[in-house]
Order: sequence, then structure tokens, then C-alpha cells
Amino acid sequence: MSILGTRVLRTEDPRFLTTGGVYTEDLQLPGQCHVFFVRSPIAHARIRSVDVSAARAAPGVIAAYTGADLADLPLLAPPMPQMISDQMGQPLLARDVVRFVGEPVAVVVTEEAYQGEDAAELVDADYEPLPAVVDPARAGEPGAAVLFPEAGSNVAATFGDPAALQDDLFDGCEVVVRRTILNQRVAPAPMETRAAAAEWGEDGRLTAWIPNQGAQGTRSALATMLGLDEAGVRIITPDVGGAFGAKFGADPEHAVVCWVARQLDRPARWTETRNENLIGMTHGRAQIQTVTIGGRRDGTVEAYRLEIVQDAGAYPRFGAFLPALTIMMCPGPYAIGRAEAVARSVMTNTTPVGAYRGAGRPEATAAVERAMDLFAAETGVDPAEVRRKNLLPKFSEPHTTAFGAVYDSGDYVTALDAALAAAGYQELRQEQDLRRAAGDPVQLGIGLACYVEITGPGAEAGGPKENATVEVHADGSATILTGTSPHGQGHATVWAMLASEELGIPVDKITVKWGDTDLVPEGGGTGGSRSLQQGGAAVQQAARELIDLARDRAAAHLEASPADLVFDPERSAFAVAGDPDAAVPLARLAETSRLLVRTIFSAPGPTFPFGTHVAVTDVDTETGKVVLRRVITVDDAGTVINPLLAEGQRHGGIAQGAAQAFLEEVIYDADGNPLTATFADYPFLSATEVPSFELADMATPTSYNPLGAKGIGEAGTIGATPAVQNAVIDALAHLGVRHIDLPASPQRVWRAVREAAAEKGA
Ligand code: MCN
Repeated sequence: MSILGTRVLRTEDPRFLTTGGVYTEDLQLPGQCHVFFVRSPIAHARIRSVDVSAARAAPGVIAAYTGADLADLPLLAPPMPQMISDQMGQPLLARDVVRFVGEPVAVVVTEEAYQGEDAAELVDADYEPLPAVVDPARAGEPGAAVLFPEAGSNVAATFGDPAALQDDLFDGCEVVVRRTILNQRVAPAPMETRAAAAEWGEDGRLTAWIPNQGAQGTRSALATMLGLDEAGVRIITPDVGGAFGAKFGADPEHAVVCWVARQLDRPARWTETRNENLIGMTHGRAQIQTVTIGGRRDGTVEAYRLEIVQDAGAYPRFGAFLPALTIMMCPGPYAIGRAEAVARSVMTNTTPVGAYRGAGRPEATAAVERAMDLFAAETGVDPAEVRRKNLLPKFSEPHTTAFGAVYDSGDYVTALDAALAAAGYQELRQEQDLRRAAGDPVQLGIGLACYVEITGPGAEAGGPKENATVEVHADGSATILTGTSPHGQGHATVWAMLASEELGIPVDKITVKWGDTDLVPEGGGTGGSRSLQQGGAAVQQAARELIDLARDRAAAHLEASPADLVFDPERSAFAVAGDPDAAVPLARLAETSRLLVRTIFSAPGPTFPFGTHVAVTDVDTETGKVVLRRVITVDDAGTVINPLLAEGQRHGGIAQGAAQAFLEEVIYDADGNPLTATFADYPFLSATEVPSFELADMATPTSYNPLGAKGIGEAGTIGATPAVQNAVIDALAHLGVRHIDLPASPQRVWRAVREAAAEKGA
């Protein structure tokens, strides 16, 4: 019986539940010193001076450095420099200007960790305040203060030409709705904050332990920042306590810790506080979107336009590039005759924006799903019907959209209908009618979101790739090396399942290793929900190639022709066809020389998972309180290899997506001071606020990998946010409420109800 598709328990968990993980913070390096960052308390200012002399004299202080000490190091280059002004690089420690509250300005290095914070108080930085740019809507306008005068404006990148938008796009539409909506800035807030430990060998080589999503990418980023050859850097990935897109590559702080270790010729380490994490780690989302949707009164959508202002924060990181993904996915699963999208990324005096679970695609889904509901409200057609009418019909050959995405396969209407059936949509609408008629102060809302997303993207020539090595040992065990880098996704379990299936070696005898660049020099890491479809496929391919390799050895061993041998996974042995007694175990073939295959799996392209989320909310019209009653989802990620893990990914993603819908928001005041720098101010969803999710099954295999698998890791944050947001608004639709910005917090809900009532009364 195949192990694939079964609910194998996570092999990672016994260790996590007993002895616990070993995180970067847990490592002890003999002779280590501790780095503490002095951060800018002001959003935009010229640095007149930074005096570290008093700090240098404080107890336990070994050294203190400012930006001037690192002046010979290159600036952190923007991603995709061809589209983003190269004038906007970030120094590892601020030099002449600070551009956001939390920007590292200096470091103190101490014998003990606790001494750093006290010594940092003694660093005397003199700032000349500059006007702060906080509102992205105004950042690109003439007259706004400019973060990088050399660049000429705050516009870091543009996507599409606003002048080329068609005046007649909505001509002939019976109904046109236009609205500006906010996809608010959120903090990834992983349980484990950022950290680093660094040590230089006598050979001049750097070893750095950093929680990350791909050691190889972290190595490249660090080498660039430190001006080193990649061969001179080894990255080791300890356990990682969540990353959510924000631990890809490396941040300036990581490079500074390595630099300090070299400067002092002793191991250096750093773990940030929660407060530092909330202001220093890249944030996510942060788009202002203007949607215009038009079509016929019967609910047929004919035209759609999306205009985006992306808040990239103070330095262009991946966030500046996010609109490219949002635009690529902007029509979602719909067949819209005419659609266009433009965007610009602007710099503001706020924490830089980066990737956050879904990175650009949740924003696309949120926009089009909000637009669909606005259109449904205006036409009076049921939101489910509007969607059904406009979804692309089922297709199994790749479908190319007007925005250049090539959807591998899709069956969107079936996903919608399956979700509606699982939710009991008609009954819910009846309950809603009854409660509206009764004037119940707590109203029922039903929200929908249909989505398609891109997983496993990659611009590599020949398609996205990943490598895997599989080795069978003489004791009957096996080892897998992978270029992916799990941090909660359970690759150790699933990669072992994939190899076990081919080799007949039990899962508990297979060890999966990753995240040490000396062991696995190449790899794409984990992000964009790429791992199973590329890394998992590579493991399967390597295991199959290993059987081919072993067949020749077995033939020699059994003095038979390779063609006469059959591999029996039940026994993990080769036998001569028709003579099961003439057999040799796979493990025996590893006795004389290593039995090992390294392979590279190359996919024809990314895959496009899809689904529908239905959210059911109780919304108190008197207090604005929202209770999430049910979330029902269909998430079609092709063939599922381990339903337990895939469901876990859906659960976590839905919780995060729902939290964006009605709870989370990074807020700055008008001067750029962060108001959400602790967990007391930045609420996230806990188990008490989420219902038991109802997950319906649907699997449309992709032909892009032999597993038939698409990605599942981000489905939850893509579908759940607009479904929950739409549910909150739907609860209040009969009162005249058409839109509430994210997050639909009690205050916003309460205000929307009051404003609608005032408008009605007027
Ligand atoms: N899987 C499966 N069948 C499928 C698809 C996936 O059994 N058809 C399983 C895979 O074997 C794997 C897991 O589900 O064990 C997720 O696989 P995949 O969709 O390939 O996604 P990745 O492993 O590449 O994970 C990346 C994704 C991203 S981009 C973010 S961000 C994210 C996420 O996963 N961050 C996470 N999930 C997270 N989960 C935790 N606990 N912590 C994070 O930081």
C-alpha cells in the first residue's frame, strides 16, 4: 500500500515536544560577545553626530561602532535593481541620514547580553529632524519630502504606465463601481525573533548561524553585504521558529554581527527583542488599491481596473517589487474581457516592507474579491452568483492570462460549488434573512473569496529547479539532503515519505538534512510554497534514479541481467523475476561503495492552486464586535502527499489570513512613530478567536511534476482575508454598509454602521 496520501505523523514533533528545538539563541560559542543595536528613535533626520565614548566606558562593553566604522562596506542593494532606483541602497548602520524609527545607527558589544541595553542608553546621537513621509498616498506627490534626494522622488518603481490606461475601458457597462481600499501593513511576528551568531575561522572563513528560509540565499546576501566571496561563507540553519516570508536572505543586522565578530576576532551573537522585531523586521502587504469594476446588471463583469500604491517603507526590499506579483494575479480566477493594472512603489519613513505569507498574491485576491462584492451589491445579484457567472470555465490545458500568468489547470466553479455546499450557503442566507427581519442586534455575515494563486515561481532558465541527494546506507537507513528549508512545514516527514515510497525503507530510518551550505551548497530554500512541487519532486526523482543505479549493482551481485530484476519495495530488495529467493537487499549494495544519487528536478513552470473560502461571522451592530463563527474552505493544491501537514498549513494560514481581516495592523503616527511596537498594541489571533475550520477536499493534479502537487503553504492567507472581510461587510449590507477597510476592527465596524445610518437619515 502506498504511503503517499496518508496521514503520517510529523517525525519532527517528538523532539520538539520532548527535548525542544535548538534555536540560534540556544547556541553557545566559546568566547562569545553580544551585539546590541542602537536604533533611531526618529523617523527621518540628518545625523549630526553619534558619540559612543560614554558607552565604551560602560560595564562589560568591549566595543561600540557607528556607521562611519562600516563606511567601506557596500550598501544593501535593492532587489531587482533594474526596476528600482539604485540610489536607494541601505547602509548596514545609518551613515548620514536615518529613514525610519528602528533603523540601526550604532552597536555596542558586551561580554554579557544584559549589559548591551544599558550601555546603548549611553550612546549620544544628535539628530536634526527632517520632515517625515508617512502616508504612501502622498509620498509620490510633488512637494512631499524626499527620502533619497539623489533619486529625485520617492517613487522607487513603477509597473505599467498610468498614462496608457484606457479611457474607454468601462464604456458600455451598465454598472460601474470604483472604490479605494486598504490592504493594511502587517507584521510577520514569528514566534522566534531574528538572531545571528557568527565566528571566523583561522582560514578567514565565516560561519554564521542564522534563522532563515534558505541558507544558500542567506549566504549570497551576507557575502554581498560584507563584500566577500561566497566560498568564504558558511551558513548553518538551526531550528527556525516561524518565518512567514520575512526570513529570506539576510538583513543588515545579520551582516553587522558577522562584521563585529571579524573586527574583534571573537564569536559574536545577537537576538533581537520583540519590540525590535516589530519595528525592525520587514513588514508585509501595505498597499492602497483603487478598484474599478464594471459590467451588466445581470452580474456579468466586463471590465476591471486595479491601481496600486505600494508602500515600500524606508528602503526598497522585496516589498518594492510586490506589485509585480499583485498585477500578475489581478484578474484572479475570473474571465474578465477587459482588465488593466498599474502600480507604483513609494518610499516612506517607515519600516521596509518585504515578503509576508503570500507576498503580493493575497493583495490581488483581496482587491478582486472586494470588487466582486461591491459589484454584487450594486447589481443586487447574489455574491455567489456573480462569482459563478464570471469564473473561468474548467480547463486542463495551460491558460495564459492577459497579465502573462500561465495557469496550469483549473476548475474554479467546482471549487466554488463544493465550498458553498459544505457551508450550507442557502440555509445561511435564510438564517440571515430571518435575523435581519427580526432586527437582531447581532447580524449574520457570509463572505466569499474565490482565488487562484501562483506557487513555485522562478525566473531560472529552463524552469524553476531544486536539487536533492538520496543516499542508502549499509545499515538499511537512508539520508536525504535537500535545498529546501523547512521552518514548520514538515519537510523532514514528507521527504522521508517520498523516499520511503520508492526505496521501501521505513520513514523512521530516513534522515533529512538541510540548511548547512557546506553540506548542501545549492538550493532555492522555502518560500512561494515551492518546496513540495520542486524539492519534494527532486527527492522522488533522486530515489528513482538511485533504484536505477542500484539495479546494475544488484545485477552484478546476483549474476543476472538488469532487465530481469524487479525491485520489491516491500522488502527493499531486488529479486530476479520469477525467482523471489534470488534477491539482494538495497542496503547490501551500499556495503562496498556509497549508494548515492544527487539530482536536479526542473519544473516546466510554476503551478496555480485555487479554491474558495466561505466565512461566517456574527457582527454586533451595537459594539462593532466581530465573532468568526465558521470558515469553510476548498483549497485545491493538486495531489496531497500528506493530508495532515497540508491541513496544518491550511489551518495556520487561515488563522493568519483571518487575523489580517479583523485584527492586525501596524500603525504609525503622522511623524512616523510606530504605535504598535509591542504585542500589547499589535494584536494577533490566538486559538480562542478561531473556530474549528471546515476543510473540504478537492484535488486537481498538475502535470508539472510527477507528484501532481501544487503548493498549499499560502492558500490560507490568500483566501481567508477577503472571505472574512466580505463576511463582516455582508452582515451590515442591509444597513447600507458597502465597505470597511482592513482590518475590520470593532472601531471601524462601529463607525461604518454609524456612518451608514447617518447617510440613510440624511
Ligand atoms: N503538502 C502536501 N501536499 C501538497 C502540498 C503541500 O502534502 N499538495 C505539504 C508539503 O509536503 C509540506 C507542506 O504541505 O510539508 C507545505 O508545502 P508547500 O506548499 O510546498 O510549501 P512550502 O513547504 O514551500 O512552505 C512555504 C510556505 C510559505 S511561502 C510560508 S510564508 C509559510 C508557510 O509555508 N511560512 C510558514 N507555512 C508556514 N508554516 C509555519 N509553521 N511557519 C511558517 O513560517
